[in-house]
Amino acid sequence: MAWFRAASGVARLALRRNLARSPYHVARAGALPRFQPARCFHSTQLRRAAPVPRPVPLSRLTDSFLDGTSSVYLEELQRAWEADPSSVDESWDNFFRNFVGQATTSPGISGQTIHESMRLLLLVRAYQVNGHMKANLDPLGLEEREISDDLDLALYGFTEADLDREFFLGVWRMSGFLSENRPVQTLRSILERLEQAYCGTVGYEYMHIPNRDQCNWLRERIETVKPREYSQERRQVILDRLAWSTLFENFLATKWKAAKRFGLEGGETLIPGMKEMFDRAADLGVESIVIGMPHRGRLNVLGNVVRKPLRQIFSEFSGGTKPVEEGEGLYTGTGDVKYHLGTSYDRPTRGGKMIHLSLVANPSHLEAVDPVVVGKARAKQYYSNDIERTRNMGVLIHGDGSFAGQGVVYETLHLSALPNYTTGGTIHIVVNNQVAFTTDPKYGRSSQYCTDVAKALSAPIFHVNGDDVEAVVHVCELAAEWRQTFHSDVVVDVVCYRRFGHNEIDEPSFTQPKMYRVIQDHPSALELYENQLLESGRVSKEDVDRMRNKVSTILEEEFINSKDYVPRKRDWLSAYWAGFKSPEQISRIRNTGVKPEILKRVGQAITTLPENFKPHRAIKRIFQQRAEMIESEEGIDWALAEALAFATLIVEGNHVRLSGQDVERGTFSHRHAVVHDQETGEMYCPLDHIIINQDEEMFTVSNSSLSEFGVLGFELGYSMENPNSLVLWEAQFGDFANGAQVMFDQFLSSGEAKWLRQTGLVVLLPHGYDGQGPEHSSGRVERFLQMSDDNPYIIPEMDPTLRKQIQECNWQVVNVTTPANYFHVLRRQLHRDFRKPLIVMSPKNLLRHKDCKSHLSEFDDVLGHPGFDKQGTRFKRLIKDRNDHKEIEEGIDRLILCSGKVYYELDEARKNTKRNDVAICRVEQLCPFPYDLIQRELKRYPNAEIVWCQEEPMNMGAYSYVNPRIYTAMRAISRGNIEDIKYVGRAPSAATATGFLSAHVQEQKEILHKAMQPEPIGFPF
Ligand SMILES: Cc1ncc(C[n+]2csc(CCOP(=O)(O)OP(=O)(O)O)c2C)c(N)n1
Ligand SMILES: [Mg+2]
Repeated sequence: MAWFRAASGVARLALRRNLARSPYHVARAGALPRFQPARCFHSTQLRRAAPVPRPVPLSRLTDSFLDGTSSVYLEELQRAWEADPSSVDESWDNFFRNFVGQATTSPGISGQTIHESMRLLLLVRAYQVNGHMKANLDPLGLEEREISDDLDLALYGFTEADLDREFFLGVWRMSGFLSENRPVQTLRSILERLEQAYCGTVGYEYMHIPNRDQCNWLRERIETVKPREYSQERRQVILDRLAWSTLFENFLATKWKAAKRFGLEGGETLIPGMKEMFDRAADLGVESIVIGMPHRGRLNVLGNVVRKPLRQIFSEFSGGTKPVEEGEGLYTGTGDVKYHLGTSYDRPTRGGKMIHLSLVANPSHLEAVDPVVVGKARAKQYYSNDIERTRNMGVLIHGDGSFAGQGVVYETLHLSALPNYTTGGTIHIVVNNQVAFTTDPKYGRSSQYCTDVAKALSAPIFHVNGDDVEAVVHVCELAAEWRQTFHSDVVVDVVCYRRFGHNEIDEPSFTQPKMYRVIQDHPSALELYENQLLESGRVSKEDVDRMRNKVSTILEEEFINSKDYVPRKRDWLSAYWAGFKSPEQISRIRNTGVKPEILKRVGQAITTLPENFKPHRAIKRIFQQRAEMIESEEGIDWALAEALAFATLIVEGNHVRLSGQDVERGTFSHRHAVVHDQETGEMYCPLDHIIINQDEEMFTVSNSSLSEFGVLGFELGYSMENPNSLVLWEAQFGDFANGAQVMFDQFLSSGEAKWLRQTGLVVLLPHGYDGQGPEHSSGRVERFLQMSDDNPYIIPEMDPTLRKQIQECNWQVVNVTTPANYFHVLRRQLHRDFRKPLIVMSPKNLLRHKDCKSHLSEFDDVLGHPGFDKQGTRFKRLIKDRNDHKEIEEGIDRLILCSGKVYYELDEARKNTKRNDVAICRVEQLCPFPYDLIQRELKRYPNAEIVWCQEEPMNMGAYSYVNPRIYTAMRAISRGNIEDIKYVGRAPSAATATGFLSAHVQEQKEILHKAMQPEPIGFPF
């Protein structure tokens, strides 16, 4: 009804303008009839007895659409128009001119009333809104859909008898059907055109889009005068592409009868659709496409769209050979099943351009790759300076079940228009085979269409019958045009079927007997298209046979070649990654200290606000304090250390991006990376002003949507594009990271092993027991440690010149306790020739802890300064006891090993209890385990009882991880056995922490008390 609201709004305005002077208006205003439900337009009475319309005087016109109010308005409006046509809005002028003028001159429309005209417009509107419900979308014809009453002529009071009457259709500032210069048409021709536009093999859903220009743009393309017609040449290309798609699957089916490949049979038109979409996108300026897709049809897309060499696909399909590279490198990781692998290629387009396609590797977890693809696309835009976002785009292929069912779809869609996450539109293609494994749509979703989730975004949705390849191609092209025009998401829903079972060895008739009886006799889309072209004489039988033979011959040749195929090149090293080392190539350990003058210079930049800027008083003070810290070089806190790390990396030419919920200010109000002017609301980000003419995006800090799965996935994808970037995702509290668990399990911890892709993504997880209850205390460090793949019983090479410990491990897990060490661990991420994910248990109360401060000299690279050890200034994997102990300290009775903020409490307790015979060492890097440094400390305290102290419950925290590793370190230097490692910490617990502050305080006290007790600590059983 938006049009009516708009129209009546216009009318009302015009009336007000016109009738303000009229005494008549005043007299009538009080008598306006009220809405009468009994006369509702949708009443059964109206539908049953559709009267032959007769002219009704305007003054008697009152129905629910033209309720009394409206008819009176119209009446007044007409009167006003008759007196002075320029006094009403142009659209009404147009309307009355045609209506009144034609009514008196044309016998065909002599009987038309405004009433009828309005009903007719409603009918047109109904087709625009609901025509898709009558569209012929299901190739199997099994879909039982209720056709909306809105599309029933009778509802509008029309009958057969009216079909050849002529009607006037107004011009309502709309494109498409209503804008044509043919305002008078028979009802029959109006209906025909509506059916043709909206109820063919494409169902358009777009009337939910609130933007008028966008709707008009679509209407222009949907309500075209002539039906779509492809040239002979285009038809040949489409046929060829469909043949490749179909024969590729047939070929795999004959060569590997029992192999799982999740074939595309039944949805083969996806391939010509995608190819034509990409061609059209390339014509419109797209140079690079990042693709994400599930298992179904993946091999087909790899071979026919991305153009991964067929021999390689066939070789991998036969079990594959592990890649080898001349000279060096046998690293292959664990590999993955063939339908998960990613790849990238450049391929020519129909229009003669080149387009870069990369298919992102993905896990089995449906839709999990969505945000990763979008993040990668965004990073590509940054690195190619694609400000308009028209040269790089993401395309996501979905299954109907997963698109409707997986929440990450919604999370990803919701990133699409956010300033720091938008990619200028993702094109979604749903391979809607109307079944999910064994589940019918009826049991798989509550919405009518599997694509309804995209309506939340106001994305247009094109449903298309997957058997009509030309229609599929058409909407795929339209989607590319939409994306390049409006820079927003668009959905193509290819309604098809699944010819076989969920995979090739599955029996579908167990669960979908009716459907599969129909499928059995259903010709393929290729056969249908061939027949269509043959029947219309557009191709000959010989043409078809020649084309099929050509495809089959090439497939056969490639199959033979696949037998000798030896993969040579590691394909992880895409352009930006040249020179980066794989886990078996040693990467030199570098120092991360920074020249003092650079520290001072960037220190000033990040602590200075513009002169006229009016920050909040408290913020002003914070910035003053920060400036003093730089000036005095003392007391540098966590936030400043982080800013120094970012700033120095930027000076070195790196890109830094931090995202997560409320990260700009920081959950704990400590970061203040963006400051707000209290008068103007203007924002200022000091880290945007480190170098002259700094690109605004070079440092990006952005509050994210309230999503973990989607946003972490996005940042992960972003981090994979270019190694010269520090990409960080921060959880609000560490606990919330489990909302993104798939990202940790499937991508971050195992992506390199499975897909040979590196990432240096940093994940900040606020962690620490400070009495905030079960959901705000733990970043669940145990989970990350449990997924770490370093062997607990083997000490790897630890010599600094030969050490590859981190390279060989799947990720790093740290729990850092000083600002300077945080600075170095962040910088270390980029100052090495490989990339590894970094999980940081980041602090909460240490952000303001009086002792959690560093001196500027710990950040610099000056010989003799405190951070400078034998090799220079680096991240400290272990911080030894703060008391300057000698190389051997026989008088120390207890060596407490701990990690994280409990250190400060232990240190305080030691002071209070005057236990100078206790040494406390901080394991800053838990994984990979610092065996060398642990052994150094074990040797330093030969008589000490060895204690692991943590504040987490025994079944959580680092205990399970460190225990066997401390033992391995001890065993190697003949220092006791596993029972000699004592435990101080909370008892095992289901919940991470108590919800009672008093209980927390008591528990914390007990931990400290036990850690300092004079008598030996018993083993925990
Ligand atoms: C997150 C997730 N849950 C469950 C599965 C198991 N699974 C694999 S395919 C599939 C059905 C997918 O249906 P649909 O999205 O319609 O794709 P189709 O296989 O029909 O192409 C399921 C449930 C999975 N891979 N990922
Ligand atoms: Mg499906």
